[in-house]
Amino acid sequence: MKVIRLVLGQLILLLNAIFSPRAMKRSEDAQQQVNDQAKQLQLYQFESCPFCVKVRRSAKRLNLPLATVDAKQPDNEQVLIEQGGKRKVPCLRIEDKSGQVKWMYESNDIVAYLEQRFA
Ligand SMILES: N[C@@H](CCC(=O)N[C@@H](CS)C(=O)NCC(=O)O)C(=O)O
Repeated sequence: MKVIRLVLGQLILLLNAIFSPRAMKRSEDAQQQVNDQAKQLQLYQFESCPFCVKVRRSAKRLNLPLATVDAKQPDNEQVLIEQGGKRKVPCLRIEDKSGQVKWMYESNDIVAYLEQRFA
């Protein structure tokens, strides 16, 4: 089972690399604003998790430099569980201008949020 999961994970990464989405283009100013806003976002993820790949593809399409955090690293995993509420990925950590932090689970919700904010 572990081997099958490993092979499938690698296959997903390969297909993702081959069929990489095209990044949208913006004016320099608009892209700079997106880059600045992206600094308040972090995607807690596993590299080959299909749901995480889906979110990363959405970020790529939106030309959003989304920082990723490896939730398999014990320190990161602990932060995710303690602050996010559960060990599940993908999870988007969203910090607003006042420093308030929100943790968003579910790939569909995260993609919808990114689309609504950056498309
Ligand atoms: N419905 C969720 C499914 C997410 C999911 O099942 N993630 C798996 C990894 S692919 C997970 O975090 N499992 C918990 C674990 O491995 O501890 C979504 O679309 O985000």
